[in-house]
Amino acid sequence: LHVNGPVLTDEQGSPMVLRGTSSHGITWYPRYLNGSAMKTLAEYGANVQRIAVYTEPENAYIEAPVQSLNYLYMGIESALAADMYVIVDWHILKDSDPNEYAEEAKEFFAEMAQKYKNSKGVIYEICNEPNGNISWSKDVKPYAEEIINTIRTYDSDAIILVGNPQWDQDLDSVVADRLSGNNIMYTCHFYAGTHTQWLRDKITNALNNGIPVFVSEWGTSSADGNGGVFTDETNKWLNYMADKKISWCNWSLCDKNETSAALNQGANASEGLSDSELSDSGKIVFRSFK
Ligand code: IDC
Repeated sequence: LHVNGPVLTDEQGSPMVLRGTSSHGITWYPRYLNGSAMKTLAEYGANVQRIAVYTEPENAYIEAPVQSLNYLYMGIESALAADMYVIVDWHILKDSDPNEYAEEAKEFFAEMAQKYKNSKGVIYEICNEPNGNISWSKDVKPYAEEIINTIRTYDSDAIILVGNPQWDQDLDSVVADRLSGNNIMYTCHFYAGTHTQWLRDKITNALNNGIPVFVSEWGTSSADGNGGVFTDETNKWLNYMADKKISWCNWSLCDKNETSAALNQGANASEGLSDSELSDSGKIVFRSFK
Protein backbone atom coordinates (compact mmCIF):
# COMPACT_ATOMS: atom_id res chain seq x y z
CA LEU A 1 0.00 0.00 0.00
CA HIS A 2 1.06 3.56 -0.68
CA VAL A 3 -0.45 6.96 -0.19
CA ASN A 4 -0.58 9.04 -3.34
CA GLY A 5 -2.01 12.54 -2.85
CA PRO A 6 -5.23 11.98 -0.89
CA VAL A 7 -5.61 8.40 -2.18
CA LEU A 8 -4.56 4.99 -0.86
CA THR A 9 -3.17 2.85 -3.68
CA ASP A 10 -2.02 -0.72 -4.25
CA GLU A 11 1.35 -1.81 -5.65
CA GLN A 12 0.23 -1.02 -9.20
CA GLY A 13 -0.80 2.47 -8.17
CA SER A 14 -4.55 1.83 -8.50
CA PRO A 15 -6.85 3.21 -5.80
CA MET A 16 -7.35 0.73 -2.97
CA VAL A 17 -10.27 0.83 -0.54
CA LEU A 18 -10.07 -1.05 2.75
CA ARG A 19 -13.27 -1.99 4.55
CA GLY A 20 -13.73 -4.01 7.70
CA THR A 21 -14.56 -3.86 11.37
CA SER A 22 -12.80 -2.54 14.43
CA SER A 23 -12.58 -4.74 17.46
CA HIS A 24 -13.98 -3.40 20.72
CA GLY A 25 -11.16 -3.18 23.29
CA ILE A 26 -9.13 -6.39 23.09
CA THR A 27 -8.91 -6.33 26.87
CA TRP A 28 -12.61 -7.25 26.96
CA TYR A 29 -13.43 -8.81 23.59
CA PRO A 30 -10.41 -10.76 22.35
CA ARG A 31 -12.48 -13.79 21.39
CA TYR A 32 -13.79 -12.34 18.14
CA LEU A 33 -10.26 -11.96 16.81
CA ASN A 34 -9.75 -15.68 16.30
CA GLY A 35 -8.93 -17.29 12.96
CA SER A 36 -12.42 -18.51 12.07
CA ALA A 37 -14.07 -15.14 12.80
CA MET A 38 -11.48 -13.43 10.58
CA LYS A 39 -12.14 -15.99 7.88
CA THR A 40 -15.88 -15.23 8.01
CA LEU A 41 -15.20 -11.51 7.72
CA ALA A 42 -12.95 -12.12 4.73
CA GLU A 43 -15.67 -14.24 3.11
CA TYR A 44 -18.10 -11.34 3.50
CA GLY A 45 -15.54 -9.20 1.69
CA ALA A 46 -13.74 -7.43 4.51
CA ASN A 47 -10.08 -6.76 3.74
CA VAL A 48 -8.98 -5.00 6.93
CA GLN A 49 -9.39 -5.54 10.67
CA ARG A 50 -8.66 -2.84 13.25
CA ILE A 51 -7.55 -3.97 16.69
CA ALA A 52 -8.24 -1.48 19.50
CA VAL A 53 -5.56 -1.59 22.19
CA TYR A 54 -7.06 0.61 24.91
CA THR A 55 -4.44 2.32 27.08
CA GLU A 56 -6.91 2.79 29.97
CA PRO A 57 -8.87 2.00 32.18
CA GLU A 58 -7.99 -0.90 34.50
CA ASN A 59 -6.66 -4.09 32.90
CA ALA A 60 -5.95 -2.32 29.61
CA TYR A 61 -2.46 -1.89 28.11
CA ILE A 62 -0.88 0.44 30.67
CA GLU A 63 -1.87 -1.79 33.57
CA ALA A 64 -1.62 -5.16 31.83
CA PRO A 65 0.68 -4.88 28.81
CA VAL A 66 1.52 -8.57 28.55
CA GLN A 67 -2.10 -9.64 28.33
CA SER A 68 -2.87 -6.91 25.78
CA LEU A 69 0.11 -7.91 23.65
CA ASN A 70 -0.86 -11.57 23.68
CA TYR A 71 -4.37 -10.76 22.49
CA LEU A 72 -3.05 -8.28 19.96
CA TYR A 73 -0.58 -10.76 18.43
CA MET A 74 -3.32 -13.37 18.19
CA GLY A 75 -5.53 -10.87 16.35
CA ILE A 76 -2.78 -9.69 14.02
CA GLU A 77 -1.84 -13.24 13.06
CA SER A 78 -5.49 -14.26 12.49
CA ALA A 79 -6.17 -11.24 10.29
CA LEU A 80 -2.99 -11.70 8.25
CA ALA A 81 -3.74 -15.42 7.86
CA ALA A 82 -7.16 -14.48 6.45
CA ASP A 83 -5.33 -12.26 3.94
CA MET A 84 -6.54 -9.04 5.49
CA TYR A 85 -4.71 -5.86 6.36
CA VAL A 86 -4.62 -5.15 10.07
CA ILE A 87 -4.59 -1.84 11.93
CA VAL A 88 -2.81 -1.69 15.27
CA ASP A 89 -4.78 1.02 17.10
CA TRP A 90 -3.27 2.71 20.18
CA HIS A 91 -6.66 3.46 21.66
CA ILE A 92 -6.38 6.53 23.84
CA LEU A 93 -9.75 7.93 24.96
CA LYS A 94 -10.12 8.94 28.61
CA ASP A 95 -6.45 9.84 28.50
CA SER A 96 -7.34 12.61 26.10
CA ASP A 97 -3.84 13.88 25.30
CA PRO A 98 -1.65 11.31 23.53
CA ASN A 99 1.38 12.83 25.26
CA GLU A 100 0.18 11.36 28.55
CA TYR A 101 1.54 7.94 27.56
CA ALA A 102 3.99 9.02 24.86
CA GLU A 103 6.85 7.02 26.39
CA GLU A 104 4.77 3.85 26.50
CA ALA A 105 3.55 4.51 22.96
CA LYS A 106 7.12 4.85 21.75
CA GLU A 107 8.12 1.53 23.26
CA PHE A 108 4.97 -0.11 21.95
CA PHE A 109 5.40 1.09 18.36
CA ALA A 110 9.15 0.33 18.39
CA GLU A 111 8.29 -3.25 19.29
CA MET A 112 5.55 -3.46 16.64
CA ALA A 113 7.67 -1.95 13.89
CA GLN A 114 10.60 -4.27 14.61
CA LYS A 115 8.37 -7.31 14.67
CA TYR A 116 6.36 -6.46 11.54
CA LYS A 117 8.82 -4.48 9.41
CA ASN A 118 8.78 -7.21 6.75
CA SER A 119 5.03 -7.70 6.78
CA LYS A 120 3.24 -5.52 4.25
CA GLY A 121 -0.12 -6.05 5.93
CA VAL A 122 0.33 -4.06 9.14
CA ILE A 123 -0.88 -0.47 9.47
CA TYR A 124 -0.25 1.70 12.54
CA GLU A 125 -2.81 4.04 14.11
CA ILE A 126 -0.81 6.01 16.63
CA CYS A 127 -3.58 7.67 18.66
CA ASN A 128 -7.30 7.07 18.64
CA GLU A 129 -9.31 10.28 19.18
CA PRO A 130 -7.34 12.97 21.01
CA ASN A 131 -9.90 15.10 22.87
CA GLY A 132 -10.28 17.74 25.56
CA ASN A 133 -8.41 20.98 25.69
CA ILE A 134 -5.54 20.23 23.31
CA SER A 135 -4.39 21.51 19.95
CA TRP A 136 -3.24 19.82 16.76
CA SER A 137 -0.17 21.96 16.22
CA LYS A 138 0.98 22.21 19.83
CA ASP A 139 0.12 18.76 21.18
CA VAL A 140 -0.89 16.09 18.70
CA LYS A 141 1.42 16.95 15.81
CA PRO A 142 4.62 16.90 17.97
CA TYR A 143 3.51 13.57 19.44
CA ALA A 144 2.88 12.23 15.93
CA GLU A 145 6.31 13.36 14.75
CA GLU A 146 7.95 11.52 17.60
CA ILE A 147 6.05 8.26 17.09
CA ILE A 148 6.37 8.36 13.30
CA ASN A 149 10.10 8.80 13.78
CA THR A 150 10.19 5.75 16.04
CA ILE A 151 8.27 3.61 13.54
CA ARG A 152 10.39 4.84 10.62
CA THR A 153 13.59 3.81 12.42
CA TYR A 154 12.60 0.22 11.65
CA ASP A 155 9.99 0.44 8.91
CA SER A 156 10.43 3.06 6.24
CA ASP A 157 7.12 2.72 4.45
CA ALA A 158 4.29 1.23 6.55
CA ILE A 159 1.04 3.21 6.38
CA ILE A 160 0.63 5.34 9.52
CA LEU A 161 -2.76 6.76 10.58
CA VAL A 162 -2.73 9.91 12.69
CA GLY A 163 -5.55 11.17 14.91
CA ASN A 164 -6.49 14.78 15.57
CA PRO A 165 -8.33 16.79 18.28
CA GLN A 166 -12.09 16.74 18.95
CA TRP A 167 -12.28 12.95 18.65
CA ASP A 168 -10.68 12.95 15.17
CA GLN A 169 -12.83 15.71 13.72
CA ASP A 170 -10.37 18.61 13.61
CA LEU A 171 -9.31 18.09 10.00
CA ASP A 172 -9.27 21.85 9.42
CA SER A 173 -6.21 22.14 11.66
CA VAL A 174 -4.53 19.34 9.74
CA VAL A 175 -5.25 21.11 6.44
CA ALA A 176 -3.52 24.21 7.82
CA ASP A 177 -0.48 22.40 9.24
CA ARG A 178 0.14 18.94 7.85
CA LEU A 179 2.93 16.50 8.74
CA SER A 180 5.77 15.92 6.33
CA GLY A 181 6.77 12.42 5.23
CA ASN A 182 5.36 9.58 3.17
CA ASN A 183 2.52 7.12 3.66
CA ILE A 184 0.75 9.12 6.33
CA MET A 185 -3.06 9.33 6.50
CA TYR A 186 -5.34 11.25 8.86
CA THR A 187 -8.26 9.70 10.66
CA CYS A 188 -11.80 11.00 10.89
CA HIS A 189 -14.46 9.22 12.97
CA PHE A 190 -18.24 9.52 12.78
CA TYR A 191 -21.34 8.09 14.43
CA ALA A 192 -24.39 8.36 12.18
CA GLY A 193 -26.78 9.44 14.95
CA THR A 194 -24.57 12.39 15.92
CA HIS A 195 -22.40 13.45 12.99
CA THR A 196 -23.93 14.40 9.68
CA GLN A 197 -23.41 16.51 6.56
CA TRP A 198 -21.17 19.08 8.28
CA LEU A 199 -18.57 16.38 8.94
CA ARG A 200 -18.76 15.05 5.38
CA ASP A 201 -18.11 18.62 4.26
CA LYS A 202 -15.01 18.80 6.45
CA ILE A 203 -13.71 15.56 4.93
CA THR A 204 -14.40 16.80 1.40
CA ASN A 205 -12.50 19.98 2.16
CA ALA A 206 -9.55 17.98 3.51
CA LEU A 207 -9.50 15.71 0.44
CA ASN A 208 -9.68 18.74 -1.85
CA ASN A 209 -6.61 20.04 -0.06
CA GLY A 210 -4.72 16.80 -0.72
CA ILE A 211 -5.15 15.39 2.80
CA PRO A 212 -5.59 11.58 2.79
CA VAL A 213 -8.45 10.62 5.12
CA PHE A 214 -9.10 7.18 6.63
CA VAL A 215 -12.32 6.56 8.61
CA SER A 216 -10.76 4.08 11.02
CA GLU A 217 -13.86 4.07 13.22
CA TRP A 218 -17.53 4.76 12.57
CA GLY A 219 -20.83 3.57 14.00
CA THR A 220 -24.45 3.25 12.92
CA SER A 221 -25.40 4.52 16.41
CA SER A 222 -25.00 7.79 18.30
CA ALA A 223 -21.55 8.77 19.53
CA ASP A 224 -22.06 6.99 22.84
CA GLY A 225 -22.26 3.68 20.99
CA ASN A 226 -26.00 3.38 21.59
CA GLY A 227 -29.23 4.64 20.01
CA GLY A 228 -30.47 3.92 16.50
CA VAL A 229 -29.66 2.10 14.24
CA PHE A 230 -29.70 5.34 12.19
CA THR A 231 -30.22 3.66 8.84
CA ASP A 232 -30.82 6.69 6.60
CA GLU A 233 -27.80 8.64 7.80
CA THR A 234 -25.68 5.47 7.75
CA ASN A 235 -26.59 4.97 4.09
CA LYS A 236 -25.67 8.58 3.32
CA TRP A 237 -22.27 7.99 4.90
CA LEU A 238 -21.71 4.65 3.15
CA ASN A 239 -22.55 6.19 -0.23
CA TYR A 240 -20.32 9.16 0.48
CA MET A 241 -17.36 6.98 1.47
CA ALA A 242 -17.82 4.71 -1.56
CA ASP A 243 -17.97 7.73 -3.83
CA LYS A 244 -14.77 9.22 -2.36
CA LYS A 245 -13.00 5.82 -2.11
CA ILE A 246 -12.54 6.29 1.62
CA SER A 247 -11.41 3.26 3.61
CA TRP A 248 -13.27 2.42 6.80
CA CYS A 249 -13.62 0.22 9.88
CA ASN A 250 -16.94 -0.15 11.70
CA TRP A 251 -17.20 -0.02 15.51
CA SER A 252 -17.37 -2.74 16.71
CA LEU A 253 -16.86 -6.49 16.41
CA CYS A 254 -18.33 -7.54 19.74
CA ASP A 255 -21.56 -8.75 21.33
CA LYS A 256 -21.92 -6.06 23.99
CA ASN A 257 -25.47 -4.91 24.70
CA GLU A 258 -25.17 -1.66 22.70
CA THR A 259 -26.44 -0.71 19.24
CA SER A 260 -23.01 -0.29 17.69
CA ALA A 261 -22.07 -3.90 18.46
CA ALA A 262 -22.07 -5.92 15.22
CA LEU A 263 -22.95 -9.18 16.94
CA ASN A 264 -25.93 -10.38 18.93
CA GLN A 265 -25.34 -11.13 22.57
CA GLY A 266 -23.87 -14.55 23.10
CA ALA A 267 -22.44 -14.77 19.57
CA ASN A 268 -19.93 -17.58 19.63
CA ALA A 269 -17.15 -17.08 17.16
CA SER A 270 -15.38 -20.37 17.67
CA GLU A 271 -16.70 -21.67 14.35
CA GLY A 272 -16.91 -18.40 12.48
CA LEU A 273 -19.88 -16.04 12.53
CA SER A 274 -23.28 -17.10 11.22
CA ASP A 275 -25.79 -14.66 9.69
CA SER A 276 -28.09 -15.14 12.68
CA GLU A 277 -25.34 -13.86 14.99
CA LEU A 278 -25.27 -10.46 13.27
CA SER A 279 -27.08 -7.58 15.00
CA ASP A 280 -29.15 -5.03 13.05
CA SER A 281 -26.03 -2.89 12.83
CA GLY A 282 -23.85 -5.87 11.90
CA LYS A 283 -26.19 -6.79 9.05
CA ILE A 284 -25.83 -3.37 7.45
CA VAL A 285 -22.08 -3.37 7.93
CA PHE A 286 -21.35 -6.90 6.73
CA ARG A 287 -23.29 -6.38 3.50
CA SER A 288 -21.32 -3.18 2.79
CA PHE A 289 -17.78 -4.59 2.65
CA LYS A 290 -18.00 -5.32 -1.08
C1 IDC B 1 -17.17 2.86 23.57
C2 IDC B 1 -17.73 1.45 23.65
C3 IDC B 1 -18.36 1.24 25.02
C4 IDC B 1 -17.35 1.58 26.09
C5 IDC B 1 -16.79 3.00 25.88
C6 IDC B 1 -15.69 3.36 26.86
O1 IDC B 1 -18.66 1.26 22.61
O2 IDC B 1 -18.79 -0.10 25.14
O3 IDC B 1 -17.97 1.50 27.35
O4 IDC B 1 -16.26 3.09 24.58
O5 IDC B 1 -14.58 2.55 26.69
C7 IDC B 1 -15.49 6.36 20.30
C8 IDC B 1 -14.36 5.60 20.87
C9 IDC B 1 -14.79 4.22 21.28
C10 IDC B 1 -16.19 4.25 21.89
C11 IDC B 1 -17.15 4.66 20.78
C12 IDC B 1 -18.64 4.61 21.18
O6 IDC B 1 -13.23 5.54 20.02
O7 IDC B 1 -13.85 3.72 22.21
O8 IDC B 1 -16.49 2.95 22.34
N1 IDC B 1 -16.78 5.97 20.31
O9 IDC B 1 -18.88 5.48 22.24
N2 IDC B 1 -15.43 7.56 19.74
C13 IDC B 1 -16.68 7.95 19.42
C14 IDC B 1 -17.56 6.95 19.79
